[in-house]
Amino acid sequence: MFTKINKPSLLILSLVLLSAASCKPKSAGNAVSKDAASKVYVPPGKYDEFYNFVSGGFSGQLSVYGLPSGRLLRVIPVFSVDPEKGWGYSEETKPMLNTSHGFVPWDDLHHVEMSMTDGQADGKWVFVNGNNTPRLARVDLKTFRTAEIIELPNSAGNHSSPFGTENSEYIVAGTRFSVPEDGEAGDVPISTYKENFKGHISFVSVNKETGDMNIAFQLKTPGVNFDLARSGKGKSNGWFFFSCYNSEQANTLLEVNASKRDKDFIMAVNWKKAEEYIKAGKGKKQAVKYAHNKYDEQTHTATSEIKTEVTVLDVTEFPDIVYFIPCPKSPHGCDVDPTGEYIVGSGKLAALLPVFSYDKIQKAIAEKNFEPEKYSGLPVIKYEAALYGEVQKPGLGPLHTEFDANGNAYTSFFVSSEVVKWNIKDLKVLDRQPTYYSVGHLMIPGGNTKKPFGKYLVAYNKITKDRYLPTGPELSQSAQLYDISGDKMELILDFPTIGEPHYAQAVPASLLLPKQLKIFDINANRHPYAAKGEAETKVIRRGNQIHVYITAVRSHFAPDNIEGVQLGDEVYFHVTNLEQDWDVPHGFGVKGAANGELLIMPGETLTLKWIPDRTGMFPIYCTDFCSALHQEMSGYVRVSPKGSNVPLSFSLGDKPKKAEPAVQ
Ligand SMILES: [Cu+2]
Repeated sequence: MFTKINKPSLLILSLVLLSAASCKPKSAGNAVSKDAASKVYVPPGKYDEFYNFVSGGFSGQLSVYGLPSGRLLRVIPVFSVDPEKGWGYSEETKPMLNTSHGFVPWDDLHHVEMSMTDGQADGKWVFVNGNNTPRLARVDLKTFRTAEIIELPNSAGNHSSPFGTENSEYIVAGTRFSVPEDGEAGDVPISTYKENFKGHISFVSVNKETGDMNIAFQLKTPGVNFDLARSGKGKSNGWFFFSCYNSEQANTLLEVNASKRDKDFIMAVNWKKAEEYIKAGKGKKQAVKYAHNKYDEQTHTATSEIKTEVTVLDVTEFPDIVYFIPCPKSPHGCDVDPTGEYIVGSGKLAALLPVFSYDKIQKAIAEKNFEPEKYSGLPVIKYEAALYGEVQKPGLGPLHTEFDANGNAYTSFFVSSEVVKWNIKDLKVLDRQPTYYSVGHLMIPGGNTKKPFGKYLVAYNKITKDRYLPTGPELSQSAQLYDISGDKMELILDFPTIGEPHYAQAVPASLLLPKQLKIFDINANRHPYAAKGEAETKVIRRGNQIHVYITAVRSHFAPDNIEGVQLGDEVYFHVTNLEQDWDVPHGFGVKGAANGELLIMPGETLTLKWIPDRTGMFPIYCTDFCSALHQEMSGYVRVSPKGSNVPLSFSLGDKPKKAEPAVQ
């Protein structure tokens, strides 16, 4: 059923892929019309219309931009330590970066998924994936902070992730690298790929009220590489569609060996059926190890728990869960239109764009209109039986498709560096506009939902030669904003992004503005080391640990002088920010500290651990400009030799205080 493509054509394609990056489209210089500036200009004092949440790729972070201005509003630390916010440096946030491999201070963040109610963004949370050490994170849109991170067992390269169902019942994560199952079973020859390597798809449930995540179950599938996915919506709610490449199940020289077949697959999963089997107890428990980390807003502290079991359903044992649909040449994006009827498969080596029909897929299943040959024991629907139609000659290297509210689709083309608009019903190409250059993902606000907002399209580009002032060998990553409100797309802005932007989502500012938390209520602070007023500040010795209960308020710390610390001591500064005023954080830094700073929000308590490495005088100071007297917000810690007779004491002004007796 599969035909091989000949070597010369593969070579030509490789050349096109290589050369495209270095070619500058002829019209690159003056593609912007004269009134473009007024369309993106947001006057001082005015808000942007949309929040745009953009994946930060290998930075491991999520960034937030305003649209249409392209202004960077915030970088939200998720998987990587962030010295600006002290993320991963404070004792309270370190557990967030714990995994079954220990503390992992980095990941590769690719995709962004907003929580949904009835197929529309509800503005509660945004989910992001850690591609490298498979993890899924939930960011709270009330605080713009990472609230939870869950590691995914039996997975490697969490690329096909995170994609949510219509009401965020599940956030789904498919493994990019098929691997043998976790544990000792993974010690097998690589050459036994076809026998031992399996794909796993994690269904992570989300509590509607609290957002708490939990790995509900995993599906064990044939050993393909899952690339991307989308859930069905509307009529196709209850189904999931995954793009798969390497249906050849090759394990070496994938560039050639995973491109042999003329068609790979879209894997259609009836997840409601899978859920029924799980509820009926058909899943098998497997011993695994994965971390589940949560941040508690009351104690201002994260906890990390290592979990040891997951429930796995082997899809080859349940014939009505999974169906393969042939899709030409290494599908990348797999996108479902707002009605839920049309599924677009973007074969990145294909010269056409297949659009599949949900109704036809259901009909084919009912009539068993399958290929005579199964794939790894699972039915393969005949291509023509599932196909609605093909967009002919759309461009080269299709990657991703988003939708507007008027029945149009927009697809990014990496090789030909363009965005192409086409009509979903008649599959006619309506417009094409160049990108500068080599576009990857694209995003329309609400473009993956049942009700897209339309208006703008943002292209996220991989190579930006000549768009910005050069910055040495590496140039800024780039986003390009197009106005799509008319018949023709119009490029209206370039803006740089932190690297490397993959997918993004945007929601109207009005959805998030009323939810914003301005302060943490100091009375609700349940941190065990909080000092809720200067009267509660103290210094305690517990063996070689010194706990400093210290407060910050404009413009001093209490205490600001500490003596009696000795070499060999571990000093814990528990800093409580007493402010109850919006946008008045305080920072905390110590000379010579081997980690980072703290950045403490109003009403919050955070802890910096410091192990002095020499005797002498060590200034502490506020790192975040907080008032006209911010420079005065400082103090001293004196460190004496081990066994010194300097008593542990602390003071503010002329009020010296003796430390409480040592506690063992
Ligand atoms: Cu300050």
